[in-house]
Order: sequence, then structure tokens, then C-alpha cells
Amino acid sequence: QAIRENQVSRYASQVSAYPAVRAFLLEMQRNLARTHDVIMDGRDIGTVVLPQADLKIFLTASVEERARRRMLELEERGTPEPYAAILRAIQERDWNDTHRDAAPLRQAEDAVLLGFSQLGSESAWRVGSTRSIEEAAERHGVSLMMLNAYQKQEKQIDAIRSFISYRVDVISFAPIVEDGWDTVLTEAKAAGIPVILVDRLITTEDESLYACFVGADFIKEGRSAGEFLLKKADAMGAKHLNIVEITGTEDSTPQRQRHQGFHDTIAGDERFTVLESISGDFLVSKGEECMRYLLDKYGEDIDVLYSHNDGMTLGAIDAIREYGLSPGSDIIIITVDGEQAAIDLLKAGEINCVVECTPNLGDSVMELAKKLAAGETVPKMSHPDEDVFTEFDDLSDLAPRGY
Ligand code: GYE
Repeated sequence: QAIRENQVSRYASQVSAYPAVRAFLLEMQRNLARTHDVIMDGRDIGTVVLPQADLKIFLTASVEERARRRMLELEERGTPEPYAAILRAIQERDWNDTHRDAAPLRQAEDAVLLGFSQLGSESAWRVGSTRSIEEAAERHGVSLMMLNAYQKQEKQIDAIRSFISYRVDVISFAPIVEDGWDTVLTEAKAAGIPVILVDRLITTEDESLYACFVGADFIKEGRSAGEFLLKKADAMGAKHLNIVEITGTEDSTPQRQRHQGFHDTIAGDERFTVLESISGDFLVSKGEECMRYLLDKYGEDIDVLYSHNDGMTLGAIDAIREYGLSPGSDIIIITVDGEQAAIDLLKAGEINCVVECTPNLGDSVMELAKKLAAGETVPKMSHPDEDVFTEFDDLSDLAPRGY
């Protein structure tokens, strides 16, 4: 009942002009439909909220007729309002709603609405990345509509379709895997909305489907991991080292390229044997599970762990300790990301090398979005500067990592 009150309908379109509110409600409404059979009514249900609805009914009437019905409804409820006031309120609401598609916030002429599909919350890195995007949007005065895809490509595709329906100025997303984006990106292109790939790449025949990419050079990261191992093996005077590799999400750019960069670097060096390479999906829990499996199978034959992210490394370290071995000395540990917890373990001698991968891409994304919205051209690829931290370095001055 309360939701039908006049005050609520009067403020509905004002409140829903905020991208964050709409993104939140969108998720809530979709979740309802995911878990229940629903009948939903509202102005953007068939186009934006549930475009795949089994049945869509489009009903409309003249402003005067709607004002008349509304007046009767309010009278019946014992809260009458004059016809003229009701008519004016409905007209205002129509105006707001129809104009918000192009400019959903009352904001400066050059304001930018950015739709961002985050792939999930699988790691501390990802949480840092989400924060970086949110904070940078604030700083740059960009209106951000962010949707979390909870590790599902279909949800990212849905999110991109919503951004197209909302007619955002720029779409950005962190593609969970590389393949399968052509159809939805062709739709974005047809709608004239430029796309920024953030953090991960896609594979496509048609490079014009995205305007640019901003993210790490993962081949270089893999190479840095390999170079550390060469240096470490030299320092130890090692004759032979057995390596296990725990990789990230299969078919994602960091998984493919961190693997390739590492293997290219150590290839042909007879001191190294790769025992096995398995995917831990960038998750702490799977990292632990994978390491347990590897220890069961190869036991003390394992000399080196190369893990594609710190989260999986933390899980793996638990498994190594539980097995009765010392991480960092019995098993050389090389990891990627550079989150605080990994740096702490590096300082404590339980990790040997941390290859930095920064989640702080927010400022670059906002700068690119503003340029694209203004019709300017931008560089196709940009990589942040990244470091490598190892047991051979003095880390006493290292600033807190922030993720
Ligand atoms: O290394 C990992 C995260 O795509 C670079 O994804 C990112 C990776 C990062 O889950 O921790």
C-alpha cells in the first residue's frame, strides 16, 4: 500500500535518476525473477530489467485519463488530491522519465555516464579494482553504473545489454574470459557506444568492437616470474628443480599470458621440469585444494610453486604448512598481484617473489571514458607501470599496498 502513495510516486523518478540506485534495483528485481515466478510492472521492465520475459504487455493511456484514474484511486483511499495537481505530477514524471535515458542525472552538459561490468569479487585484487573504479568515478565526476557479474559471463553480457538500453555514454567491462563477446559488442557498436576493456582482453576478429584496453602486460608479468626463478636457481646453484603451477581462471587473459610469459622464459633450461599445471580459478579455496592435490601426488619432489595470484598462493601456503613443509624454503614460492598479505609473507620469508599487478586502473578508465564521450581518439592499448618484489630486495620502505 505504502508504495502506491502519492509522495512515493512523486519522488520515484528523482531517486531512480541516480545510476547507483538503478543498478542496485536492477539486480534486486532480476534476483526476484531468478528465484520466483513473477508478474512485474514498471516502465522499464520489458526493455531493461527482464528483456527475456515470457510475456510482455505494453499498456498506456493519455495523461488526462491516467490523472482521472489516479484521482479516483486517491479518493477511494481517503487521501484525495485536486485533479490539476495530479495531472501536473504525472506530466512532470513523464518528462523526467523520458528525458533521463539521455541524461539520467541532472548534471553538467559534459557529464559522462559510464556503465561498468565488474566480473566478480573472487580476490582481494578484484575488491581493490572495484574500489578503484568507484573512487575514481567520484573524483572525475563520472556517473557510474556498476554491475557485478559474480563470475558469470552471461551476467556480464546481460549487464552490457542493460547499459545499451540505458544509453550510457561509454561501456567498460573486465571480461572474465577472452572468447564469446562478438555478438553483444556488435550490438554496442550499432548503438554507437564506445567500449573500454578493463584489466583483461578479448579475442575477436574485429578489433573495431572495442575502442581501447587498459590493463597489465601479463606476458611481462609471467616473464618476470620466470626471470626470478632463473636468478634464484643460479643463487642456489641448483642442478634441478621441479615446478608446479596453479593457474588462474581458464581462458582468461591473465591465465593465458602469465603461463606463456613464464614458460617462454624458462624454456630450454634443462634445470627445470614442470610437473603439472592446474587451474585454481584465482580463488583462495581452490588454491588450497590444488596444492593439497599436488602434494598428495608429488610430495617432497615439488621444489617450486608458481601461482597466478596471491589469493591462491595464500590457500596453497596453508596446504604446504599442513603437509609439514616450510613455504619459502622447502618450496620456492612465486606469486602475482602484490596484495598486502603476500608482501607480508615475502617479508617473513615464506614467499620468495611477488610480481606486482596493480588493480588501480580507475583513473585511467575515467580519463579514457571522458575522452571517448567527447569523441576524441585514444590509444588502443595502455599498461600501468608495475614492479617486482623479491627476497633479494630491500623492502623496508615499501608503502602499504592498499589491497
Ligand atoms: O591477478 C586476480 C584476479 O585479472 C589481473 O584477476 C586480474 C586477476 C588478478 O582475480 O587476483
